[in-house]
Amino acid sequence: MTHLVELELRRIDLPLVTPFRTSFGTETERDVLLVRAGFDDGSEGWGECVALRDPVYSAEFVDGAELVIEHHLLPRLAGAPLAAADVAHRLAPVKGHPMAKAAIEMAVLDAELRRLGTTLHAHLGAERREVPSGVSVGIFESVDLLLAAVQGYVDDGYARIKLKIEPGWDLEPVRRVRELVGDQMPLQVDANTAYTRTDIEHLCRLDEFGLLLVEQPLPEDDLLGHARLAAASSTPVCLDESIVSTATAVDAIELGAAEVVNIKPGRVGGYLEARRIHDACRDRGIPVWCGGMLETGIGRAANVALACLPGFTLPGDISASSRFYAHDIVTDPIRVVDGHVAVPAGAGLGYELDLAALHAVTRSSRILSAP
Ligand code: OSB
Ligand code: MG
Repeated sequence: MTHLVELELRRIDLPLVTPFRTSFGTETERDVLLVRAGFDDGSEGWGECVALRDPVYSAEFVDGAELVIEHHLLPRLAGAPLAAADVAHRLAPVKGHPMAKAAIEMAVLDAELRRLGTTLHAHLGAERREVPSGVSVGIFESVDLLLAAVQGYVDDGYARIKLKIEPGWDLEPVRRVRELVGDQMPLQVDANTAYTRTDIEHLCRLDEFGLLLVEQPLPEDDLLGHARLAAASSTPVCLDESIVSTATAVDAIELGAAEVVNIKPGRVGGYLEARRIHDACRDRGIPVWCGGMLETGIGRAANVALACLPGFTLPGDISASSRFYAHDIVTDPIRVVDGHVAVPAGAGLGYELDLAALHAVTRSSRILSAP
């Protein structure tokens, strides 16, 4: 078995093609931490940390992730041989920081699968080779601008539209978009925790729009509030921020707080835990879909492989790379064809890096030896 010899921590800046506004803020440029794991047999793999620049989606943020990897996670990986299946266990004594941990596990898994000449898709046991593609649409200055953006995504062939909402930007934009796209288009909303329990009656007014689901309307720790909303509303309640592990997913389902689950590998500590959440939801008849964190081609490729598992019965936030970026850092960026994205065929997570493109967006790179 192979030992980890080094971790490269590389920071890149990828400008977004258009600002992305949610209830927690506006992203104009993606500040991404990439992690490269190098092993003593010369094999290597890359992972992507999905933490945002600021701690506004969850407590993690990219500078903090870099620090915790260097000072708290890397020291726990040295010494013994390292397999991807051991990473979560070795890092478990460190509380929290799932996105930092996931980035490391992803890099180790990529190296391991490339060494074996196999794909993440095969490793996870997925069968489908393509999945329907949904697009997440931000908050706009006006409903007219929103409608123009949505029409563009409909023209691009997306199979599902998700609208970001917040208090003051909900019933009217949703009504107008529903009128624009017609009753048949799958449509859902995401509030990123912007409401409170006192808004339950108001949120029930979304029922008339025939939405697939309402995602994370209440704060992440308010499972009871979500259960109350789920009981009051005909729109299925989906949790994103609240679901940080298989245990929280199972509890939220048991409480009636999650009728649908958004699975984001970074939020739950990695693709292996994401797989277990998929299995637990499937056993309980709860549909899941793959969320997104504005990933580069590295994370996007891995997300497609994950979403090919059979329990992912709803379209994910796995849009074309070009929905967010003009120049991705992989040679064959994910594209949407007839509303679907295809799983990349390559070994490991599936992508190949475009080294010139990566170089062009690199702000800093540090190579840390495994102690
Ligand atoms: O809540 O799903 C979310 C992006 C950043 C942080 C949180 C979320 C999102 C998105 C975009 O909705 C999903 C994507 O990558 O397409
Ligand atoms: Mg969300």
